[in-house]
Amino acid sequence: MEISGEVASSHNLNSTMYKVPQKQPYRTWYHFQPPQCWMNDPNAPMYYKGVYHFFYQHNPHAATFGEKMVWAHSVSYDLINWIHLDHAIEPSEQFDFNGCWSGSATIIPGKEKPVILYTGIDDKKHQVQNIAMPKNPSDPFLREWVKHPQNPVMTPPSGVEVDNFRDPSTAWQGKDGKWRVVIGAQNGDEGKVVLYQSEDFANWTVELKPFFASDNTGVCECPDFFPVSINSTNGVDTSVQNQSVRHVLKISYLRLHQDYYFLGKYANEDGNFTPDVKFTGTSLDLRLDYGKFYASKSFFDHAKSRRILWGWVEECDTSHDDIEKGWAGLQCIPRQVWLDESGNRLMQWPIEEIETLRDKHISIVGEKLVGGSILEISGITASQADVEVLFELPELENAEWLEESEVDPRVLCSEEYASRSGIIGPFGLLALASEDQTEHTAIFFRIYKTSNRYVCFMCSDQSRSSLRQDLDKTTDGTIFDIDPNQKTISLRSLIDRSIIESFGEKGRICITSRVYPSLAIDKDAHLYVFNNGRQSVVISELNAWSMKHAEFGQEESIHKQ
Ligand code: DQQ
Repeated sequence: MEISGEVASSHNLNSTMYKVPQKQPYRTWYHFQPPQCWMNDPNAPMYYKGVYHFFYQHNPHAATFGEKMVWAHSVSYDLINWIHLDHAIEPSEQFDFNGCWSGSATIIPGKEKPVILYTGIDDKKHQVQNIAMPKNPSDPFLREWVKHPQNPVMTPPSGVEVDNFRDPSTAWQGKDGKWRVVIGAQNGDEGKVVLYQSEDFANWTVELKPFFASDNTGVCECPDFFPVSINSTNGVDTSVQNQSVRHVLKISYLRLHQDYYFLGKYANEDGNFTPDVKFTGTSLDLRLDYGKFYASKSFFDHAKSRRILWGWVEECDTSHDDIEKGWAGLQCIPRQVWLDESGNRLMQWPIEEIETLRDKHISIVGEKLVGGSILEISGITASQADVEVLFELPELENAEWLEESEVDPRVLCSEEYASRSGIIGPFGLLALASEDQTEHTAIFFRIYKTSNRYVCFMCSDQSRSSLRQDLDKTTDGTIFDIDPNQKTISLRSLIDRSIIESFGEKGRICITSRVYPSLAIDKDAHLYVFNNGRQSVVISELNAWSMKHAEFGQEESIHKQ
């Protein structure tokens, strides 16, 4: 198989291949992207009759956000290889004349029928909520969607701006049989999530008290509300409410373009969600991903009893570049999400199906990295790779001191640049690196002690990711506690030509970066592991694989075979 982006792979999805346009070093091999043009939010992911469905916000006319967004639709048997279908929902009526914006699917139990709730931008440019249903629910591909005669089923309530009322979540059913759904909103500077209830899914009434509110944040977009098991990594259906679950409310703050989540208690009887903590606007707030990741949405995959999260990964190049490339926007590799043992944080890990794309493998075991050393991981395609490394840590008591109150992790990540020497770290990976390393993205850890504990910085620094100047190379990073007895720390990175998704400490911290190297392309891309701390670290085990192309096919070709 060719490594160049000029050649598409062969595949067996019963469909012809999509030919990657010429000279596209940044088009990905295994991350989801549309054949062309603009994509943003993931919409209504679901599993139905043996098929995974993925809808997304799409401008079919250009590689920029559009006036009249549509719902594009793709289907898959494994969440990795995809068939692109015709658009599912397009603007057509007074209630969605100016665009069909984000929304979610709910599978109605008993009827086993999916229903989509989506935001329509109506003829007056007000935001309203609409229902779409499959024309033929026995078609596992759910090719055609019809709009409900009662649309719009929700219009902006009082205390909500008419142009900031959007993104219905998946609905859940209370013990009283009523359906509930949350919608993102804004009133002045206050961000809100409003709750609606319905007995029949068509007639909805708003609760006067907001489900969630945050001062001085601006609009809450794409709320996602779901339960997580306390004692299991398995997911549960969105309607589950009992002693064995906690609840998560995820908010996408437009002003920050970042996804935050709040764990808390949900009691259906009074309709209230009580988050453990408030939004502070500081680095204490929990984010799903500390890099480029927005408007995420989860669903319960009952085929494998897991909750899966999708997130939009936007571009960091210019609009002009996007127009030239002919496309913009990626989706993350779907991630399984669950509650960690402390009950205070979510864990995320790429779905197991991604491992079917692993190809050539190399492994390093028990190799000591003394301070200032760098080791090439050769023998795989460094431009498309999956690499997992477990580092053995030196004694933590030697760690540097950190005055925590004075630190903004993102600033520190950029200042504590990977090539500067520390004590325990920086150590990690240099991905999409040129041979002379003038270009590289450093994903690294550095460990400190504070007055009462040890902490670790995890950073993804793309400041040297490209010789090109016209890119957003903002460094991303965060700080997290580590156990004083901790002996190892793990890092996994999924590298795919212009994206690096990194998972620290088995999925406790995620950082996604977009990078556009000018040298480290195809066969000229290299992968290194490094240690710039004065203390040695040992590669307890490193496994790296070349990654094959995922298969992306067009719907019409299915009929030809
Ligand atoms: N994108 C959609 C909105 C949503 C925003 C429009 C989030 O529904 O609030 O494409 O990226």
